[in-house]
Amino acid sequence: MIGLLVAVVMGSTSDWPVMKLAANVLTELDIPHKNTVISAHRMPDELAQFGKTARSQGYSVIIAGAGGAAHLPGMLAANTTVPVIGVPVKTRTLSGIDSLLSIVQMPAGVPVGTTAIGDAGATNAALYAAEMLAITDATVAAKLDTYRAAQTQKARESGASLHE
Ligand code: RP5
Repeated sequence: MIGLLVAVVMGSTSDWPVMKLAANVLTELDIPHKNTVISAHRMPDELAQFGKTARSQGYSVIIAGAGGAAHLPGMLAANTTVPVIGVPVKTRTLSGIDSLLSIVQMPAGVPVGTTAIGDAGATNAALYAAEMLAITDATVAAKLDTYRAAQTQKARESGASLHE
């Protein structure tokens, strides 16, 4: 275990089926993380408090997933300089285009690193967080190398099966 902590924050428990993919990757890489539900529009005071205390609570990166008018990542970023990675959660009405555009289009001055919509985005958010931690943590860097090698091996094996 390492001493760097990642927050996995989501706007609703309905986001968990997607956001658990981020948590799963962090678990696989042995990166300590805490999963939290904070609704930007239903829990604005908790949102501000979480952002303002994120660094003192020991968080190095925040992964924030939300759907629809997805204020959560931007408003967390407004309250902290801990890097925020936003995950647009797919919606029934607009398929997550609404989530994507409301997360990615941050005006200059308050950055949110934004991923792809949905499952791939949640997975990549965790990998990107790990890459940030790996800048100063050789253990995480080694685990990322192992993860990539396993992925490559799996892709090679899947291709090889076509020749059988
Ligand atoms: C957002 O509204 C959440 O991130 C979720 O994606 C969406 C719907 O939330 P629920 O109505 O399912 O709680 O705040």
